[in-house]
Amino acid sequence: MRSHALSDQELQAFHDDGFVRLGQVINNDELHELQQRIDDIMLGKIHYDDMMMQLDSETGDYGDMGQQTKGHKGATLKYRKIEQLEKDPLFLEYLKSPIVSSIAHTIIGDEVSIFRSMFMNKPAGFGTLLPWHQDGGRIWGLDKDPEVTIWLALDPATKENGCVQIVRGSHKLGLLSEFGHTISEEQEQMYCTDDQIEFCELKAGEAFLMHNLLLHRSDKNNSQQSRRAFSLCIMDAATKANRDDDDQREFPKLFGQDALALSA
Ligand SMILES: O=C(O)CCC(=O)C(=O)O
Repeated sequence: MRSHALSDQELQAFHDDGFVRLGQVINNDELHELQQRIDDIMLGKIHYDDMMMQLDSETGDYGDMGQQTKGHKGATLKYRKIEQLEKDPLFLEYLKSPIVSSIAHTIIGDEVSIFRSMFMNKPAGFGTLLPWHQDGGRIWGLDKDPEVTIWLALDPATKENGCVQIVRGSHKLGLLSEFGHTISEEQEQMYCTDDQIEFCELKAGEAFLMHNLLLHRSDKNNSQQSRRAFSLCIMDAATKANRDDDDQREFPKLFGQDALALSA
């Protein structure tokens, strides 16, 4: 795992651009272990009954995805999302790695919890178009928007297989819709023009850091190479759920008092 801390230049770029390439953060052995582990979870060789799992859509349309509910939904590599991966000891090792710890402590502070630790997949020749959006707003059901997402490529992420696309600096626009998530067509035309879009191609094992208000999207997978990735959103542990149907929700503590611990 990358052992050196977030540098001053990286921190500055996070604030200025809302986006920073972190380079290689796990080595090849660690990468292969995580690839194997996520495939084993998808194929049901390792079971976690209480992880949220969602199959990809059959049509590639965003409105057409399977329900995201607890538990396994069949032995297939065509999952789109798997959440709560902090329950898996191997993923937890990465969550506790020096670079994640340094980002958490530098940008957030000593008491840090996990909003989501999530596998995001575009299966080979499959995948769903994810429209332009920001990661915040009322739909997130929190009393304060988180700011930090660390996105780790578990496969090469390319234009062909649906790498993340961003508009650098767009976090400075603030939240574009109070409800959050997707933006309007007019906003897309205004802020996401071709000359502003960057394709975040990465090698497997590389990661980037992204501000949650940065505009981003990703395409379907038009190749035979899967696009597996692990996206971690962390936040100040004082952040509380505030949606009526969800206000009892607790967020696992990653760093600070009573934080999740690595198994001995
Ligand atoms: O992995 C993707 O395609 C999109 C990821 C994303 O929206 C996120 O990590 O917040």
